[in-house]
Amino acid sequence: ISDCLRGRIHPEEAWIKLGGLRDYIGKLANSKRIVFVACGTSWHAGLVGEYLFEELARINVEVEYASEFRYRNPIIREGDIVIAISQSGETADTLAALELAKSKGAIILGVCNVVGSSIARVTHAGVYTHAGPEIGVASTKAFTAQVSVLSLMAIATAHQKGTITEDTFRRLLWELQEMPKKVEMILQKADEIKDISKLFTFASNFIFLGRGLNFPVALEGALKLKEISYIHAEGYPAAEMKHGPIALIDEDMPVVFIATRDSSYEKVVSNIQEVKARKGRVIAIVSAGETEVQKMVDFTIEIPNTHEMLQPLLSVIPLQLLSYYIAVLRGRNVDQPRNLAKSVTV
Ligand code: F1P
Repeated sequence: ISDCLRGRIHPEEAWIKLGGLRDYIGKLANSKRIVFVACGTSWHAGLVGEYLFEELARINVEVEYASEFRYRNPIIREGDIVIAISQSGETADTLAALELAKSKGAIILGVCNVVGSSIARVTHAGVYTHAGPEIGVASTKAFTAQVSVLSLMAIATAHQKGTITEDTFRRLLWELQEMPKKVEMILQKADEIKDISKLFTFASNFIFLGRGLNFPVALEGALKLKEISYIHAEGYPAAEMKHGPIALIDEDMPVVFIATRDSSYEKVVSNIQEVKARKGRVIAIVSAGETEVQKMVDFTIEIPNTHEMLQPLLSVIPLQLLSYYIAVLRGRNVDQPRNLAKSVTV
């Protein structure tokens, strides 16, 4: 759990956690467009940022794969803010995207973990996630830290802009404050998740489905499984299932749903029914106290309730644990997966 979620956060001191970005909240609040550039897990954190900034601060957001940015002759307008997200701060494509955006006149900001890294040095301002060193190659706590920083940034910007009520503002900060405790509650379910993993160790394909803020979490769940267990996995918005992936579903295809009690819950439940009607085996991440989904699926993993906008901070954790246990059971080296580099610098 990152430092930015540790301890009590009072509204008055919350922005201290935003380090060098504190002076840029006004610029963020006045911006017409925010563009996130990142790769891999950090790109998924950027997608969460898109939902947060659009919903809370009503600012138009784009999320670009840094590796494609320069091949599109990207349009950067005056006042655009380009934000790089990177655990290592050294990813070559993210650095190149930032430099291109800077040359076109954008304000460039960074959310990096490694202090003094190349990306941190080229940005106008930034915040360090202070997640500590990632021992393994695949990002896990870096994702949690990035999403927590992006949540604080979006809440601060929305508060400054007046797009959220004082009540919502205080509720969101209070929920952030509660987060370490809730994360611990999920970690205590490790044995339960391990037992489920045992039944899926030898699956050859997985699908992860979620809606809203849980869609990027579905992508991240699939990426973690690919990275450390070498199982082919796809993440999709749950509603996209009908546009192709549904053809893959049978009794050999585990489907992981993120079905927490939020505004898209009913729709997700109907997607689960569609999968069960095709004999798919379903693991569902559900909110504490859930009984409806439990009756429909093969396995449920309960996570504590929180504000819908902060759900990814919790819903990603059981997926990381699921990947971890499946990889270990398959005898993979989870810290040093084959072919992966900690920083992709070329
Ligand atoms: C991006 C990234 C990681 C991934 C792997 C390769 O790195 O794609 O998300 O787990 O380590 O690099 P970064 O820019 O966040 O350091």
